Amino acid sequence: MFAFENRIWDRNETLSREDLESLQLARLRQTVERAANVPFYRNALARARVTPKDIRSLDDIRRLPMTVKDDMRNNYPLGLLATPMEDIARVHGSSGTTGKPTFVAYSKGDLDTWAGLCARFLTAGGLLPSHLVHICFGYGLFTGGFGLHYGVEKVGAAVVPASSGNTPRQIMLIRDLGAQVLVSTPSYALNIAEVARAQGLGPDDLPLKFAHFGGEPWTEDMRIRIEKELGLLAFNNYGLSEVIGPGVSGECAARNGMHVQEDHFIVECIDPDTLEPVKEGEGGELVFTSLTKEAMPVLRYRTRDIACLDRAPCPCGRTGVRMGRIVGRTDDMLIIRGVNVFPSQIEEALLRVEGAAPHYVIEIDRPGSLDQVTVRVEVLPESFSDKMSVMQILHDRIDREIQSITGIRVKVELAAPQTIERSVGKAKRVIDHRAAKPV
Ligand code: DLL
Repeated sequence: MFAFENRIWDRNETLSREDLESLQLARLRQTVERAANVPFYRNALARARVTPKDIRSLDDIRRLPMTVKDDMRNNYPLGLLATPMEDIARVHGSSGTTGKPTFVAYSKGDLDTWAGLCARFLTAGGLLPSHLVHICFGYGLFTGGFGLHYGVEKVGAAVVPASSGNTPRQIMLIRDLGAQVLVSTPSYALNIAEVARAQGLGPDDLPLKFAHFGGEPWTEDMRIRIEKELGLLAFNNYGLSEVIGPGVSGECAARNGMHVQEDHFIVECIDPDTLEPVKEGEGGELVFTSLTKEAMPVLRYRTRDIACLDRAPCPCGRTGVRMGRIVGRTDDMLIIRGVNVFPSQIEEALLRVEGAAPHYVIEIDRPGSLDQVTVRVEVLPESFSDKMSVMQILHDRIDREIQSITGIRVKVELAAPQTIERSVGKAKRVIDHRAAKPV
């Protein structure tokens, strides 16, 4: 039935619904108790008039307060810790709506849990201890690099921590070292394929057999194309820093949705307006509650990601509910080459540069396989000049400021005063051409 042996990492992945739910309930109570150590959650629980003792069934989760990204921001940098600072083993972060990231902290136990979660989906997607895994996620505050790294090591496979950038060198490493497995964003894999093709290399010239992609949305068409061009089987995995990082869910050999690791996270799928659960099988916003996190437990975190849940049994034997691909977001967060960027960050950068007017348009395209962002911004009349050198200085300042706030390079285009269309009502500042393209 499967293209390779269906191996299960951990027996908790196949618990019966009854056993799973009783484990979830016990862990949910502990989580609420733990969260009550954090002033923010203690106050939120008090406002909702819920105590850990009120959690008698899994349905009682709906009595718990929800958490949003702004709560993380308001408790910057580490105000949501449920453990003393000396128990923290690592800190990661993700972009916030302003220049500052939101931080997430891990205890030693959390790091071990996290590696186990990644080991599960990697195993589900064919990883064997004998494999060599080429990881081209950034190693840094982003959870992708270190998260996958320790998951691979947990399985007992070997890692090439290549990190991102310099695609020709990545291809050389993959070929010379003979990596069977690729870990990256799907768009970066397309870029690897494109550069390989330009070098005259086809799928048979690359040793890759499996790939694990995540960190950004992608489509079934894109899977087909990457698989064909790189000659491998590609698997989807999902996660977000606030919840733990990669490892929240991942595909098995059936590749028909990502199994949520429900013994560690409770998932809800809600209507973002009414906050009520959507009907079975309908798309809604995913909300996660952590069940085992020590340093930074999270109650009902609203991800803003839209997907649907499928509770039908899976032939692989895993019992975790499957989530479909992320089909959209309820906020304006953009994912550019795997990096989360909010339009408000770009605005903040522009406002910091004297001479730039607050009139701008952000255009996103994918001319080849990588996202390209163009920020067209008006110059204030008093700063506008027909001297190239003067305009170049302004251009470079904007360029640097955007890079320093968002972490990504964009193409900056200066526009003459009064040339960018003024909005009537809501400004349409972002034009994303990627969505309109089939791949
Ligand atoms: O992107 C964690 C991750 C790293 C997951 C590597 C998988 C692999 P953040 O930077 O906090 O964390 O971004 C989280 O990325 O809310 C989704 O919008 C998006 N995202 C992550 N994985 C997928 C996926 C990491 N497989 C945000 N499909 C999430 C679609 C994804 N979107």
